[in-house]
Amino acid sequence: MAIERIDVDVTSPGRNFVTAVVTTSDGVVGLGDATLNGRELAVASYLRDHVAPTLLGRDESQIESIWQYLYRSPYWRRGPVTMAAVAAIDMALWDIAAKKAGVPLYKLLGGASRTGLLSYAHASGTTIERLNEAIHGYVEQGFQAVRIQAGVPGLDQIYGVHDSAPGGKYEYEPAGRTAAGAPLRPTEETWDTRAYLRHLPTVFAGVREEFGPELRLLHDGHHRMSPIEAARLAKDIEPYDPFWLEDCTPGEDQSVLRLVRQHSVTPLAIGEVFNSVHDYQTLITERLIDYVRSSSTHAGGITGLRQIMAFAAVYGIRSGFHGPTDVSPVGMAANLHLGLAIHNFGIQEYMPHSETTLSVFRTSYRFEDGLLHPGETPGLGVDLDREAAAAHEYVPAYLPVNRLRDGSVHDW
Ligand code: CS2
Ligand code: MG
Repeated sequence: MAIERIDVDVTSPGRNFVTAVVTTSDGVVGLGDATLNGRELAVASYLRDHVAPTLLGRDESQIESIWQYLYRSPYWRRGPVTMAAVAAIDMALWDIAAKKAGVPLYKLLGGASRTGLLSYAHASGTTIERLNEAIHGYVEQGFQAVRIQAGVPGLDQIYGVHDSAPGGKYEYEPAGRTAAGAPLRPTEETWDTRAYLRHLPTVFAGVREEFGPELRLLHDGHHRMSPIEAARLAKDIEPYDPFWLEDCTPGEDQSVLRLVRQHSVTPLAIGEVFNSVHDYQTLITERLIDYVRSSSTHAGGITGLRQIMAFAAVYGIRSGFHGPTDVSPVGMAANLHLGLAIHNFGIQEYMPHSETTLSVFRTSYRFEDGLLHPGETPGLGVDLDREAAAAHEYVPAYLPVNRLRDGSVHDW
C-alpha cells in the first residue's frame, strides 16, 4: 500500500495545534503532531510545501527509511521546524502501522515494560501558601510528583507561575493569544536572578514542611541561570531532596553542566528545546544529566526519540518526556506509548489539555493513581474530529519575552 494523501490541519481549540493527517491507499488514517509553539505556520508550510509532495505514492510501512529520507536528503538537517515536521510524519506512520496490526502502538515498540507511567503535575502559586494549596489539589487527584513554581517577592509576573482556582484546578497556556487590535508581539516580563536564587530554597522548605519527605518535587529553572548560579541553586535545594532541577542553564552549551555537577548531587533534566540525539552527545556520554526532556513532537517523532533513549540507556539516563499543553494530545499519546515500552523510562510530565482541546482531539489515554497509561485502542489511540477542528481557526499566540531590570533581553 502507499501514502495517498497528506493533509496538514492547523486548528486552535483553546490553543494552536498543527497535525499531519496521512491517508493510505487502503484508507487507513494516521495522525502526527507538528505543533511548534509560536512558530506553528512555519512547520505547516514545511510539511505542505516541502514534505507532503515528496512522499505521495511511497510505501507507508517503510517508517525508518522515510525518517532517514526526511532527515538526510534535504541537506539542511535538524532544527525545530524541520524536526517537528519529520516528527509528524513519523508519528502518523507508526499510528498507521499499529492500526493495521490491530494493536496499541506500544505493542509494536516492544510491549509494556511497566503497568503505568509515573507522572508529574504543574503546581504553582504566587506565594508559598497558594502553591501549597495547589499541591494539595494535585495530591488529592492522586499525583505522586509535582513541579513546583512560585512567585518571587518583588517580581510581578513570572512565566509558568499562576494561582490555581479553588480545588487545585489549574490551567494556563504557555503562549498568550494577542488581544484583538493589539500589536502582534509577545508580552514582556521582568526578571531578577538574585531575588530568585534567594527565594527558591525557602519555597522548597515550605513545601517539604507541609508535605513531608515522600512527595516527589521537581522545579523548572527555564534556562534562566548562568552556570555558577545554577551550581549554587542545585546545591542550595539539595537538602530538600529534589526529584530534579530542569533547564538550570540554556541547554545548548552542554559542557557547562560539568560545573553544576561538581557542586551538587541534585538530579538534572534538560532537553525540551533539543531536536536530535546529537544535542545530547556530551550530556549523555559524560553523564551530565539524569533525565532526557525531549518530546516525540520536537525530536523527530517516535523514531527520533527512540534513538535518543537507546543512546541514553547505555549510560543509565532515563526519560522525563516533555508534556505541556503545546504538545498536542497526539504527541502526548506518542510519548506515552514509547514511555510504556522502553526500559529506561523515568517520569512523564502531564499538563492536561483543556476540555475544548479534548472535544476536538479524542484521546484514549488515562490517568489513575498518579500513573498515565496510553490505553488499548489500536494505533496511537487519538482521533481528530476534523470538522470540529475546522471551526477553531488559527489565532496568533506567542511565548513571552524576558528582560532584566535594565531592559536587556534575558533567557526565560
Ligand atoms: C515548560 C514548558 O513544560 C515545561 O517544562 O518548560 O511549558 C515550555 O515553556 C513550553 O512548552 C514552551 O512552549
Ligand atoms: Mg520546562
